[in-house]
Amino acid sequence: MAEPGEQIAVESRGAPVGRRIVLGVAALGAAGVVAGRWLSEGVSSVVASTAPGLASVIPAAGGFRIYTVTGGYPEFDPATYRLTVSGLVDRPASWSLADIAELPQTQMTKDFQCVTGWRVDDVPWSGVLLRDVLSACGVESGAEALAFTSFDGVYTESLTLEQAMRDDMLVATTMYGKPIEVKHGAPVRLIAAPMYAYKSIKWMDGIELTRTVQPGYWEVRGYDIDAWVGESNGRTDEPVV
Ligand SMILES: Nc1nc2c(c(=O)[nH]1)N[C@H]1C(S)=C(S)[C@@H](COP(=O)(O)O)O[C@H]1N2
Ligand SMILES: [Mo]
Repeated sequence: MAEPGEQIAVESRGAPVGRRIVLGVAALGAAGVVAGRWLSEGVSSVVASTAPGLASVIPAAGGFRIYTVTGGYPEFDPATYRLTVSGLVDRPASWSLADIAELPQTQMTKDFQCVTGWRVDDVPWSGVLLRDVLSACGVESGAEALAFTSFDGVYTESLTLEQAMRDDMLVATTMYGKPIEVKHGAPVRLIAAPMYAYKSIKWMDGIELTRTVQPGYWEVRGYDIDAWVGESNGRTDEPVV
């Protein structure tokens, strides 16, 4: 079984990803200082991550490992990015980054733990609580789960509605007080703080309210759907604080 620490080697789609991202930067041109910083970092890291013979996971500052099952980082334009909320909701949404900034903002500092064993203590995140997203859209009766998509086109995740209503489930837009970097899932990623980090989908662009749980990318590959730190996947880590 593939490990959530081996995605690049196992799941890489090869060279076209890097080329597509480079072209994306050129096409965006003067899209702005912020976009430029996000995208240029993506390019250098993608080149490194697809070099032959390199370790499958890229160590990053602060103890993080950078994972991407596609072998690259997906491009986005902050001017056209949208987060959609669909399915069993009263008010479907398609929010720009400015719209997301208008929603109630929450900060939390939580340990970040991968199921392969690495952990980064005390990471400060901010964004919108998943339950505030849900109250903004109105959950219809019959909805029991959330299905998340990424604009990398491949990665997916899931939570039950009950899990999503916790106060430590965040639609994150900042990390360490700055916009989330491309490699960490810009512009919006999920932080499912009490669960192993494979639940925390990067480059998130969709939340669908569903009747039943749709197992996510790693879950159809054998990992636990309910990924509580220390109580799943046969691991005994301390719960996150
Ligand atoms: N879209 C997407 N999200 C993802 C992943 C991925 O490969 N693609 N990997 C997951 C795993 S296994 C982990 S441990 C964390 C790693 O987050 P980081 O790359 O910011 O360190 O992202 C999670 N979210
Ligand atoms: Mo992971």
